[in-house]
Amino acid sequence: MRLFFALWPDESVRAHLAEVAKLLHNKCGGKRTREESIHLTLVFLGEVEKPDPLLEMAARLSANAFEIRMDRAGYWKHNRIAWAGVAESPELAGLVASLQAALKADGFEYDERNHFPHVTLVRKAGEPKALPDFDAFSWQVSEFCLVGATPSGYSVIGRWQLKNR
Ligand code: 2AM
Repeated sequence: MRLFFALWPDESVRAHLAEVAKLLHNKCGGKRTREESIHLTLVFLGEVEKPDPLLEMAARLSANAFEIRMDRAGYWKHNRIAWAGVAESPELAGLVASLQAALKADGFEYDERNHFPHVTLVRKAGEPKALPDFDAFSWQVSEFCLVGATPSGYSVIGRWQLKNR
């Protein structure tokens, strides 16, 4: 199964992101991400046969809860993705770096390309003349997840709480 670590939004953040998806879809056409599939990838692992060691690794990770701000929309021509992006967040970058360091220490492979935090909202999107504006909103990040991509959609297979300071 293809696995990745991700932030999974709560209902309110999901509703905000679904609104941004509609705005982007109006400008770009294409295929909106299903509402229940909306997420922000932290680290993409690829095909993994047995997730158990990853579950153990993630359970050992200790990080604080934080807040991110979704404040920008973007479009990538090379893969025709329209997305919502995050205001610079050292805490988010820190969580990604901690996960990568723990994966590396345990010998797991992952996609090492630079992490650019984004939420894919439209695929097969046409290049928009202008990107939509939307009211920025906050996302309280209190947990991270391990997610599997199955033919019928995404399935959260592990969930770990971040510490409240
Ligand atoms: P994307 O939405 O920008 O395509 C599941 O595929 C999730 O992992 C998606 O959020 C996808 O990002 C992300 N991802 C990151 N690196 C990937 C890769 N090398 N192959 C496939 N998906 C990747």
